[in-house]
Amino acid sequence: MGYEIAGAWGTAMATEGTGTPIVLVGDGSYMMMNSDIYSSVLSGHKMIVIVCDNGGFGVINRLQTGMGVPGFNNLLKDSRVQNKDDPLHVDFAKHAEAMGALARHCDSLADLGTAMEWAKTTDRTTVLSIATDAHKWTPGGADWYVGVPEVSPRESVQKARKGQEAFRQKQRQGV
Ligand SMILES: Cc1ncc(C[n+]2csc(CCOP(=O)(O)OP(=O)(O)O)c2C)c(N)n1
Ligand SMILES: [Mg+2]
Repeated sequence: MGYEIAGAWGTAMATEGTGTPIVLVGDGSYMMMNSDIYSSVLSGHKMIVIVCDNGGFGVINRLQTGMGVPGFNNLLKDSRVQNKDDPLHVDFAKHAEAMGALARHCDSLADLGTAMEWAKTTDRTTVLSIATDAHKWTPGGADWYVGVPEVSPRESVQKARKGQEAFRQKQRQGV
């Protein structure tokens, strides 16, 4: 997390003249480290950045709630200054433009496709943002090895613990 944009800037330097790195980054990761958008504009190393804005740390929210506890502070809508109707979303297109990049917010997947065609023709780093769903994902079938309490008064936690123990029976150690 936080390496995507910096990593792509390095890739753009290493592959200069042979291609344009495409970065797929979450809104949380973008917030962690985005300043190399500016570096890439200054150095003339173009990249295309797609920001998937699902309103917070979607994967961590899922991980937390999957362990039988309520989500805590992962999604913007659950932040301390609560405004569920209008969470404090960052305007990523404007943010990127402020660093000299070209940018567009996309309203749909079709719009993203059109914007990608445009992004390929631009003369500098171009950032596209799109809203995504924090509660939908493609299961990978792997266990993120976090601990679930063995003892808890919460039934949901006890259930999550049992589920994890069962899942770990399938672990192929040393493979
Ligand atoms: C440096 C660092 N800090 C924290 C984490 C833990 N972590 C993994 S994914 C994640 C949230 C990612 O949020 P976002 O980029 O918005 O992606 P989403 O899960 O919403 O798709 C966090 C905090 C990490 N992997 N690396
Ligand atoms: Mg996110």
